[in-house]
Amino acid sequence: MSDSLLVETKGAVRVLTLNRPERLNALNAELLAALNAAFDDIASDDSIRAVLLTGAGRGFCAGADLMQNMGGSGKRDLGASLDSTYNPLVRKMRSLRKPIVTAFNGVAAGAGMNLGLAGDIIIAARAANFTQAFIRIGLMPDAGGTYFLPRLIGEARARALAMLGETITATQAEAFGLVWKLYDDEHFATEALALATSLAAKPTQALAAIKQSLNAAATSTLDHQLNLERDLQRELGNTPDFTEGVTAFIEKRPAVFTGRAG
Ligand code: LHQ
Repeated sequence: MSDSLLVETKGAVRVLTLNRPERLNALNAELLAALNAAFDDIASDDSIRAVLLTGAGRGFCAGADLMQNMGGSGKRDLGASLDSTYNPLVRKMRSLRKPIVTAFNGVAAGAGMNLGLAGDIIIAARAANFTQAFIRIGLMPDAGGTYFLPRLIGEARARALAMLGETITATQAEAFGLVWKLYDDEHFATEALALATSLAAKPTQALAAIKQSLNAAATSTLDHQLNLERDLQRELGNTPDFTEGVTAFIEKRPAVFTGRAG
């Protein structure tokens, strides 16, 4: 267990809080390892049905820790660092069969912003702001930024954000379609947990299928999607939650979903 990542369980929600507030939760090796381990654990724990990812203090995450082995003019291999830590993390988040709420509580920069975009439902506090800071230090977006940004906000905005490195406010991010909703700062933590809690009570297998099919759609054809929808819906038709959903509808009562596969 690492102090740089707070891991809490609230009902069926695993809350992950990036916790290096004095560095705006910049990602060092310890924090990246803790995040990778936390997502492995969530994937294998059936009692967890949703994830809430947020940051402690006034920042969400300022990206890679630039104080950690980045200075000097010696030879370095940033690709190796992406291969061993950032990229596995993005893949784990996207393939996790449970929904992830990213709660951008404050400033999000570089790979910190892009890791957040790997979540499923992205919300922000009005205090949040966003920057693809990479270009300011001679780098390009990584941690999935070149994939997520054009899909979320379109080519024109993605190219401008990546190339100019300008900061956008939470209000602009909402207008761009980068985030689902904004909340007032004082209610943000409560609203974020409420959203994750509501997801944790939904039919988890259906959420996993939605996630899988929307992930696939980003690089797919209509024919492929129609076939995938058929296959996944066939599986969902045999889950206890489908039986419960239809029974509850007929009995005119709220459904109680377990999230079980069979
Ligand atoms: C930080 C950081 C930080 C350490 C603020 N590190 N301390 C790169 C390389 C390797 C492989 C993988 O991929 C990557 C991907 C990347 O993420 S590259 C992009 C890295 N991030 C940045 O370039 C952003 C750097 N930070 C900033 O530009 C500003 O801090 C932002 C715009 C995020 C926030 O500005 P302010 O609100 O004015 O806060 P601040 O600058 O005063 O920061 C507060 C403290 O946090 C400060 O420390 P201090 O001791 O002076 O109070 C900063 O040094 C520290 N901090 N970001 N990335």
